[in-house]
Amino acid sequence: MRDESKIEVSVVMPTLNEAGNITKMIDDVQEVFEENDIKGEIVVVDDYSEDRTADIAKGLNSKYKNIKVIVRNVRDGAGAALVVGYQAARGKVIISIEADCSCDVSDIVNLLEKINQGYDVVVASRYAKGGKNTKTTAKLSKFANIIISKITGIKIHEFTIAYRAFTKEVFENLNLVEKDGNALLVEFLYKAHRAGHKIGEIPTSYSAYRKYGQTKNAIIKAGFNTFKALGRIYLTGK
Ligand SMILES: Nc1nc2c(ncn2[C@@H]2O[C@H](COP(=O)(O)OP(=O)(O)OP(=O)(O)O)[C@@H](O)[C@H]2O)c(=O)[nH]1
Ligand SMILES: [Mg+2]
Repeated sequence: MRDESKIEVSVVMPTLNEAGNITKMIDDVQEVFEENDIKGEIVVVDDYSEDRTADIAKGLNSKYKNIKVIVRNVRDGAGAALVVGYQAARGKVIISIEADCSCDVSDIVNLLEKINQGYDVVVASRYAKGGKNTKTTAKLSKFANIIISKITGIKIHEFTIAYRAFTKEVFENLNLVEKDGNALLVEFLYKAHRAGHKIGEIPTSYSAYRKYGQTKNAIIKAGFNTFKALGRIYLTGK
Protein backbone atom coordinates (compact mmCIF):
# COMPACT_ATOMS: atom_id res chain seq x y z
CA MET A 1 0.00 0.00 0.00
CA ARG A 2 1.15 3.51 -0.73
CA ASP A 3 2.74 5.23 2.28
CA GLU A 4 0.65 8.40 2.48
CA SER A 5 2.89 10.09 5.02
CA LYS A 6 5.58 10.32 2.35
CA ILE A 7 3.63 12.68 0.07
CA GLU A 8 5.76 15.74 -0.51
CA VAL A 9 3.53 17.89 -2.69
CA SER A 10 -0.24 18.16 -3.05
CA VAL A 11 -1.56 19.95 -6.11
CA VAL A 12 -5.08 21.26 -5.44
CA MET A 13 -7.43 22.08 -8.33
CA PRO A 14 -10.90 23.58 -7.89
CA THR A 15 -13.18 22.57 -10.75
CA LEU A 16 -16.55 23.64 -12.02
CA ASN A 17 -17.39 22.15 -15.41
CA GLU A 18 -13.83 21.64 -16.59
CA ALA A 19 -14.41 18.35 -18.47
CA GLY A 20 -12.57 19.71 -21.51
CA ASN A 21 -9.51 20.65 -19.43
CA ILE A 22 -9.20 18.19 -16.54
CA THR A 23 -7.43 15.37 -18.40
CA LYS A 24 -4.70 17.64 -19.77
CA MET A 25 -4.33 19.32 -16.37
CA ILE A 26 -3.85 16.00 -14.59
CA ASP A 27 -1.56 14.54 -17.29
CA ASP A 28 0.62 17.67 -17.22
CA VAL A 29 0.95 17.74 -13.43
CA GLN A 30 1.76 14.01 -13.32
CA GLU A 31 4.47 14.60 -15.90
CA VAL A 32 6.03 17.28 -13.70
CA PHE A 33 5.89 14.86 -10.72
CA GLU A 34 7.56 12.11 -12.74
CA GLU A 35 10.23 14.21 -14.42
CA ASN A 36 11.29 15.80 -11.16
CA ASP A 37 10.93 12.72 -8.99
CA ILE A 38 8.32 14.36 -6.78
CA LYS A 39 6.12 12.17 -4.58
CA GLY A 40 2.94 14.02 -5.28
CA GLU A 41 -0.82 13.78 -5.15
CA ILE A 42 -3.56 15.70 -6.91
CA VAL A 43 -6.64 16.88 -5.04
CA VAL A 44 -9.59 17.85 -7.26
CA VAL A 45 -12.42 19.72 -5.55
CA ASP A 46 -15.44 19.65 -7.79
CA ASP A 47 -18.77 21.37 -7.10
CA TYR A 48 -21.11 18.82 -8.69
CA SER A 49 -20.17 19.73 -12.29
CA GLU A 50 -22.82 18.64 -14.77
CA ASP A 51 -20.20 17.71 -17.37
CA ARG A 52 -18.73 14.73 -15.46
CA THR A 53 -15.48 16.51 -14.55
CA ALA A 54 -15.30 14.49 -11.30
CA ASP A 55 -15.87 11.14 -13.05
CA ILE A 56 -13.15 11.90 -15.58
CA ALA A 57 -10.72 12.79 -12.79
CA LYS A 58 -11.62 9.63 -10.83
CA GLY A 59 -11.20 7.54 -13.99
CA LEU A 60 -7.61 8.74 -14.39
CA ASN A 61 -6.78 6.95 -11.14
CA SER A 62 -6.66 3.67 -13.08
CA LYS A 63 -3.47 5.11 -14.55
CA TYR A 64 -2.08 7.29 -11.75
CA LYS A 65 -3.50 6.14 -8.34
CA ASN A 66 -2.69 9.42 -6.61
CA ILE A 67 -5.76 11.52 -7.38
CA LYS A 68 -8.21 12.39 -4.65
CA VAL A 69 -11.53 13.69 -5.96
CA ILE A 70 -13.80 15.53 -3.55
CA VAL A 71 -17.29 16.29 -4.77
CA ARG A 72 -19.07 19.00 -2.78
CA ASN A 73 -22.83 19.37 -2.90
CA VAL A 74 -22.72 23.15 -2.54
CA ARG A 75 -21.59 25.89 -4.91
CA ASP A 76 -20.58 28.61 -2.53
CA GLY A 77 -17.45 29.78 -4.34
CA ALA A 78 -14.06 28.75 -5.63
CA GLY A 79 -12.47 30.06 -2.43
CA ALA A 80 -14.51 27.70 -0.27
CA ALA A 81 -13.62 24.84 -2.63
CA LEU A 82 -9.92 25.70 -2.37
CA VAL A 83 -10.06 25.60 1.44
CA VAL A 84 -11.64 22.13 1.33
CA GLY A 85 -8.80 21.02 -0.97
CA TYR A 86 -6.14 22.55 1.27
CA GLN A 87 -7.65 20.75 4.27
CA ALA A 88 -7.63 17.41 2.46
CA ALA A 89 -4.08 17.82 1.13
CA ARG A 90 -1.50 15.58 2.79
CA GLY A 91 1.70 16.95 1.28
CA LYS A 92 4.16 19.01 3.27
CA VAL A 93 3.85 21.57 0.51
CA ILE A 94 0.55 22.50 -1.13
CA ILE A 95 0.27 24.06 -4.57
CA SER A 96 -3.05 25.28 -5.88
CA ILE A 97 -3.63 25.85 -9.56
CA GLU A 98 -6.52 26.87 -11.79
CA ALA A 99 -7.86 23.87 -13.68
CA ASP A 100 -8.69 25.55 -17.00
CA CYS A 101 -5.23 25.17 -18.59
CA SER A 102 -4.46 28.89 -18.19
CA CYS A 103 -1.48 28.34 -15.86
CA ASP A 104 1.96 27.13 -16.95
CA VAL A 105 2.24 23.84 -15.08
CA SER A 106 6.03 23.73 -15.46
CA ASP A 107 6.28 26.61 -12.95
CA ILE A 108 5.50 24.06 -10.21
CA VAL A 109 9.24 23.38 -10.15
CA ASN A 110 10.07 27.08 -9.72
CA LEU A 111 7.51 27.43 -6.94
CA LEU A 112 9.03 24.48 -5.08
CA GLU A 113 12.53 25.81 -5.55
CA LYS A 114 11.58 29.06 -3.85
CA ILE A 115 9.83 27.21 -1.00
CA ASN A 116 13.06 25.26 -0.56
CA GLN A 117 14.93 28.56 -0.32
CA GLY A 118 12.98 29.29 2.86
CA TYR A 119 9.83 31.09 1.73
CA ASP A 120 6.58 30.06 3.47
CA VAL A 121 4.33 31.17 0.62
CA VAL A 122 5.24 31.74 -3.04
CA VAL A 123 2.80 33.22 -5.55
CA ALA A 124 3.08 32.57 -9.29
CA SER A 125 2.70 36.16 -10.39
CA ARG A 126 1.52 37.44 -13.74
CA TYR A 127 2.62 40.96 -12.81
CA ALA A 128 6.12 40.29 -11.49
CA LYS A 129 8.96 41.19 -13.86
CA GLY A 130 9.02 38.49 -16.54
CA GLY A 131 5.40 37.46 -15.98
CA LYS A 132 2.57 37.74 -18.50
CA ASN A 133 -1.23 38.00 -18.58
CA THR A 134 -2.90 38.36 -21.95
CA LYS A 135 -6.46 38.67 -20.60
CA THR A 136 -8.42 41.78 -21.62
CA THR A 137 -8.93 42.59 -17.94
CA ALA A 138 -5.16 42.41 -17.22
CA LYS A 139 -4.68 46.19 -16.78
CA LEU A 140 -7.55 46.48 -14.30
CA SER A 141 -6.36 43.39 -12.46
CA LYS A 142 -2.78 44.70 -12.32
CA PHE A 143 -3.99 48.03 -10.93
CA ALA A 144 -6.17 46.31 -8.28
CA ASN A 145 -3.16 44.25 -7.26
CA ILE A 146 -1.04 47.42 -6.79
CA ILE A 147 -3.72 48.80 -4.45
CA ILE A 148 -3.83 45.49 -2.53
CA SER A 149 -0.05 45.61 -2.12
CA LYS A 150 -0.27 49.17 -0.74
CA ILE A 151 -3.04 48.28 1.72
CA THR A 152 -1.43 45.08 2.97
CA GLY A 153 2.20 46.19 2.84
CA ILE A 154 3.15 42.92 1.09
CA LYS A 155 5.77 43.62 -1.52
CA ILE A 156 4.63 41.31 -4.30
CA HIS A 157 2.78 42.11 -7.54
CA GLU A 158 -0.03 39.55 -7.54
CA PHE A 159 -2.60 38.43 -4.97
CA THR A 160 -5.49 37.21 -7.10
CA ILE A 161 -4.22 34.03 -8.74
CA ALA A 162 -4.84 30.61 -7.23
CA TYR A 163 -1.48 29.41 -8.57
CA ARG A 164 0.77 29.47 -5.50
CA ALA A 165 2.72 27.22 -3.15
CA PHE A 166 2.87 27.18 0.64
CA THR A 167 3.61 24.82 3.47
CA LYS A 168 0.73 22.91 5.02
CA GLU A 169 1.80 24.36 8.36
CA VAL A 170 1.12 27.92 7.18
CA PHE A 171 -2.38 27.06 6.01
CA GLU A 172 -3.29 25.23 9.23
CA ASN A 173 -2.95 28.37 11.33
CA LEU A 174 -4.68 30.92 9.12
CA ASN A 175 -8.37 30.54 9.99
CA LEU A 176 -9.77 31.54 6.60
CA VAL A 177 -13.41 32.62 6.27
CA GLU A 178 -13.89 33.95 2.73
CA LYS A 179 -15.72 31.84 0.15
CA ASP A 180 -15.35 33.79 -3.09
CA GLY A 181 -12.22 32.94 -5.10
CA ASN A 182 -10.41 36.28 -5.20
CA ALA A 183 -11.42 37.31 -1.68
CA LEU A 184 -10.07 34.04 -0.25
CA LEU A 185 -6.82 34.32 -2.21
CA VAL A 186 -6.19 37.83 -0.86
CA GLU A 187 -7.31 36.91 2.66
CA PHE A 188 -4.82 34.03 2.62
CA LEU A 189 -1.86 36.27 1.81
CA TYR A 190 -2.84 39.11 4.14
CA LYS A 191 -3.33 36.77 7.11
CA ALA A 192 -0.10 34.89 6.33
CA HIS A 193 1.76 38.21 6.23
CA ARG A 194 0.21 39.37 9.50
CA ALA A 195 1.23 36.07 11.07
CA GLY A 196 4.85 36.83 10.12
CA HIS A 197 5.27 34.34 7.28
CA LYS A 198 7.75 35.03 4.50
CA ILE A 199 5.97 35.64 1.20
CA GLY A 200 7.65 35.71 -2.21
CA GLU A 201 6.76 35.40 -5.87
CA ILE A 202 8.00 33.97 -9.14
CA PRO A 203 6.95 35.28 -12.56
CA THR A 204 4.48 33.19 -14.54
CA SER A 205 2.86 33.35 -17.96
CA TYR A 206 -0.89 33.09 -17.91
CA SER A 207 -2.72 32.27 -21.10
CA ALA A 208 -6.06 33.96 -21.37
CA TYR A 209 -9.08 32.60 -23.15
CA ARG A 210 -9.76 29.14 -21.99
CA LYS A 211 -10.17 26.73 -24.91
CA TYR A 212 -12.91 24.76 -23.21
CA GLY A 213 -15.67 25.64 -20.78
CA GLN A 214 -16.96 28.94 -19.51
CA THR A 215 -15.76 31.61 -17.11
CA LYS A 216 -17.23 31.64 -13.61
CA ASN A 217 -15.67 34.88 -12.50
CA ALA A 218 -17.95 37.88 -11.93
CA ILE A 219 -15.45 40.73 -11.79
CA ILE A 220 -17.50 43.39 -9.97
CA LYS A 221 -18.70 41.01 -7.26
CA ALA A 222 -15.15 39.63 -6.92
CA GLY A 223 -13.72 43.14 -6.47
CA PHE A 224 -16.34 44.12 -3.92
CA ASN A 225 -15.87 40.97 -1.83
CA THR A 226 -12.09 41.27 -1.99
CA PHE A 227 -11.89 44.86 -0.76
CA LYS A 228 -14.56 44.21 1.88
CA ALA A 229 -12.43 41.35 3.23
CA LEU A 230 -9.30 43.51 3.17
CA GLY A 231 -11.05 46.26 5.15
CA ARG A 232 -12.31 43.79 7.74
CA ILE A 233 -8.91 42.14 8.24
CA TYR A 234 -7.24 45.56 8.39
CA LEU A 235 -9.64 46.71 11.11
CA THR A 236 -10.21 43.53 13.10
CA GLY A 237 -7.45 41.13 12.08
CA LYS A 238 -10.08 38.44 11.42
N1 LIG B 1 -15.02 23.90 -7.16
C1 LIG B 1 -15.21 25.09 -7.75
N2 LIG B 1 -14.34 25.55 -8.65
C2 LIG B 1 -14.58 26.74 -9.23
C3 LIG B 1 -15.71 27.53 -8.92
N3 LIG B 1 -15.66 28.66 -9.68
C4 LIG B 1 -14.53 28.57 -10.43
N4 LIG B 1 -13.88 27.41 -10.16
C5 LIG B 1 -12.61 26.93 -10.72
O1 LIG B 1 -11.61 27.90 -10.39
C6 LIG B 1 -10.69 28.08 -11.47
C7 LIG B 1 -10.73 29.51 -11.94
O2 LIG B 1 -12.02 29.82 -12.44
P1 LIG B 1 -12.25 30.53 -13.87
O3 LIG B 1 -13.68 30.39 -14.25
O4 LIG B 1 -11.24 30.04 -14.84
O5 LIG B 1 -11.99 32.04 -13.53
P2 LIG B 1 -11.18 33.05 -14.41
O6 LIG B 1 -9.80 32.50 -14.64
O7 LIG B 1 -11.27 34.37 -13.78
O8 LIG B 1 -12.01 33.08 -15.77
P3 LIG B 1 -11.57 32.74 -17.29
O9 LIG B 1 -11.14 34.00 -17.91
O10 LIG B 1 -12.77 32.15 -17.95
O11 LIG B 1 -10.46 31.72 -17.25
C8 LIG B 1 -11.11 27.05 -12.53
O12 LIG B 1 -10.39 25.88 -12.32
C9 LIG B 1 -12.59 26.83 -12.24
O13 LIG B 1 -13.07 25.58 -12.66
C10 LIG B 1 -16.62 27.02 -7.96
O14 LIG B 1 -17.62 27.64 -7.60
N5 LIG B 1 -16.32 25.81 -7.40
MG1 LIG C 1 -9.51 30.88 -15.74
